[in-house]
Amino acid sequence: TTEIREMLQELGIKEINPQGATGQVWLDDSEREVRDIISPVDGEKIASVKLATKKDLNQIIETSQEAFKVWRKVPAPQRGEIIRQVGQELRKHKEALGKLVTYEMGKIYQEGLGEVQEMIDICDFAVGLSRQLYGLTMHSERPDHRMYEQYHPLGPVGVISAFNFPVAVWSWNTMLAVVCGDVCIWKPSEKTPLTAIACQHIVNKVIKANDLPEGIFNLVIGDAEIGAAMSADARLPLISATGSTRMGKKVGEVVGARLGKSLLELGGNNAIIITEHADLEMAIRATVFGSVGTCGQRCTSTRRLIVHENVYEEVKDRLLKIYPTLAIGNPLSEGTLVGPLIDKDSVENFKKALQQVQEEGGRVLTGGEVLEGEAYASGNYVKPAIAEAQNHFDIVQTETFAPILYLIKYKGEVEEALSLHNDVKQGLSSAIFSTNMHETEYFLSHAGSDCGIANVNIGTSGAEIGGAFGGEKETGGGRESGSDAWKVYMRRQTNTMNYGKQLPLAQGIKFDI
Ligand code: UN1
Repeated sequence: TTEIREMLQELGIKEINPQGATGQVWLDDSEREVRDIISPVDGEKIASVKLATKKDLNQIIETSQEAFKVWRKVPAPQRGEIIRQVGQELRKHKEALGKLVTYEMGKIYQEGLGEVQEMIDICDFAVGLSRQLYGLTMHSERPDHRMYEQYHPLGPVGVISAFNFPVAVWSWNTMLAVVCGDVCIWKPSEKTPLTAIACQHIVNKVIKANDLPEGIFNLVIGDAEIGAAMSADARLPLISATGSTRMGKKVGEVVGARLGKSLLELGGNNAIIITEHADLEMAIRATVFGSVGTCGQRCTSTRRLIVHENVYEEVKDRLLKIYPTLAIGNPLSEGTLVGPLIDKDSVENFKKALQQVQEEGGRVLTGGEVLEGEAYASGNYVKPAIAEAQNHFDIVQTETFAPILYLIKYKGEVEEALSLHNDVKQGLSSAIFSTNMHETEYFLSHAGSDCGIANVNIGTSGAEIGGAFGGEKETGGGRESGSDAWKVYMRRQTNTMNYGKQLPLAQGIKFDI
């Protein structure tokens, strides 16, 4: 705990009870609902936070609107310079922030560091982007005319993020949006507000050093009610939401009803296909990282393993040798590979899913126990499970945010594997392990994987920030992070300029008056 306290201090967190911030100014009021934050690592209370009210949210939005008027006028490369400084601050605090991510969320320290690295990387990406917010020019059909498009900032953007990537997903959205000239209001998961408070301190330092106004980076700590209020608020032209499909459908509906824009990054039901031409060594490593990494709590976690009958028994045997040897325990300790689940509800969902797969006719081959004893005092530690199942089982069709891998056998050609693969409602990430070109190219073709991410000889999780991240179908269709995902944070304007002395109409229309 001394170490945790030191870390909180390093991150600027002295008093931990604000319900949000409009930049430097921390909202505080004693009459707020207080929520205790319990670490999944040891079950200890780390802190209490207060939950924001709708009045607080209103104040934050008003401040952000004022900040937007200033910020949108700052030239984009100068906005990039601010993000460069944020990236530098993140580098300085990488270890402390990584540890806090681990302690608050439960992912192993290596992954906590990895998450902060994603933030640093997206800052670098955003700095470069700040000089590349390109629009196209096009030739007009009319003489002495010129056409082009420009991208303008949108306004205050609402960012709703989930517990499993408590800081990286914020940074993918916010660093891009801020470079695009928007201001951001961040509602982190109420399960992981401390890492958010730490990030707010980090950006505040940069904002202060550069004499910038309140309201560019804002934080609001609240529950689903605040998320709903953000979705309904027409002053927020874009809501970017990451989380469950259930949450995303609500956000999408409410934002859609006011014809706002939403960027949804929701549940996945990601599969790896292992064909008879796979390098099994690679396939097994990728499968284990994908299914037990982050204790199965990535939206990109591997949930289904679709294996050709000729290699099915071998794959199964290899996995069954590895699973019982996995180091499960304190995620801050070196050597641990699997940390705890986020909370008791997750443990319940894990148990229920394993119960259900058996009721539907599946078979649990390994794992499924909840660990007991002093080392597992939080009660959130489970043994990752493998179950033989059929793709059409209701439970296999459902995203359970826990380390359960469903083994599914296929016969025949890769087409068979793909039809099982695509036969789920979600469409986030996918992978094939094969050294056969016909199979891998089929997988990547229009008839292949229907997911937003499709990998060859790489697992389903651990995408790089440089690509656009997101998926199709019930995953929500949004794209965040790299490539041209920035465009959603801006409004596109088509400009046509007439430098001639006539007024010709488009489409050759004659309209003589
Ligand atoms: C998420 O789980 O919401 O591709 C994001 C990955 C990470 C991001 C996951 N880079 O696994």
